[in-house]
Amino acid sequence: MAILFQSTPASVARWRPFLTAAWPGRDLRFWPEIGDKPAISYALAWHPAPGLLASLPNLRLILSLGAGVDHILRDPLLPLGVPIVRLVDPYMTQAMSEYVALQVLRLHRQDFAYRAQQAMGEWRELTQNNAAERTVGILGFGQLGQDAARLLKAIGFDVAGWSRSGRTVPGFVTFGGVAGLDALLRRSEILVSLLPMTPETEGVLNADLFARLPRGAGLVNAGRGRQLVEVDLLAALDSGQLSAAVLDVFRDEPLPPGHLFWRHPRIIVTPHVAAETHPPTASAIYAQAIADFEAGRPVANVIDPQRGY
Ligand code: NDP
Ligand code: OXD
Repeated sequence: MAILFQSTPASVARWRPFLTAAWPGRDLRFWPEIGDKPAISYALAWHPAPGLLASLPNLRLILSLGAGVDHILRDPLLPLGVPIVRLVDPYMTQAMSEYVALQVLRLHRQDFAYRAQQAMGEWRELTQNNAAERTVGILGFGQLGQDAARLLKAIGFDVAGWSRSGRTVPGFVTFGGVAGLDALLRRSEILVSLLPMTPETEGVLNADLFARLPRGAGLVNAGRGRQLVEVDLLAALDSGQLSAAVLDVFRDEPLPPGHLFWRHPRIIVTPHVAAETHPPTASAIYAQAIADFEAGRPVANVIDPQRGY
């Protein structure tokens, strides 16, 4: 009943002490030294090479080293029927909410414009409203979207959320599905995307969506890079339909040198750090998941592979 940890060498070094403490005396295997494959029952994985998980004949549970599971589901050889658990960690949720609050405040308080004025040595006041007069829409109203919404609401923003199901969330206006998207967009001066990567969300941040936002809207994308049509973003910034964008995730990561986003005056790039997996807290969550599985108790946060998240 060995546990495999598969990630980059740097992550292996960072995680090893926490995993060893979470499972004292357990047979832990750290990629790439995985030993005899039939002994491995559990795999903690991040971007596993296609076929790796299928090569473990007695695998019983796959645990994502992140909230997203797209890096696992993309494997065409993924063993069917092995449950996949995504990471839900309050530490990470708080990190994402901090990131979203920072970037929404940056857009709301016209930070891009003031940076540009500073570069020109220009002292000029811009008209500024309070947060209560600013509408924020959140695409993806799950664990992360709802927590970010609560923090934004506490600051004073007028926040609404969009999900696949249109789930009701007390204290918020919510919209659901393709039919509800238009209403959410029309009321969103700042749009935050925290969507999981699925076939349905690929390219969702595109010219048609931008055109339905109020003119001059701001965008924050911390979901996944392939949800954004990059040329459409550049065109929307050029035309003034969007005023600025903050991007944490990209089609190609690391963002290639020379990419236009690096030097765009109205784009802020952060290197996929909005909410990083936190080994001390996450190790305890994985230990609980495996303990529940072995005791025959329900395991929390098992994803639906058909839905893709
Ligand atoms: P959840 O599963 O809790 O929430 C996902 C939300 O997206 C749900 O509200 C769901 O709807 C909605 N959704 C899914 N598909 C669609 C669709 N086609 N149309 C409309 N809504 C849809 O996930 P989390 O909040 O925990 O995480 C979201 C994503 O954030 C992750 O998958 C990952 O990609 C990204 N992330 C990025 C990080 C970073 O550092 N940049 C860190 C962590 C996560 P419903 O409620 O109806 O199910
Ligand atoms: C995640 C991420 O999915 O860091 O957790 O992107």
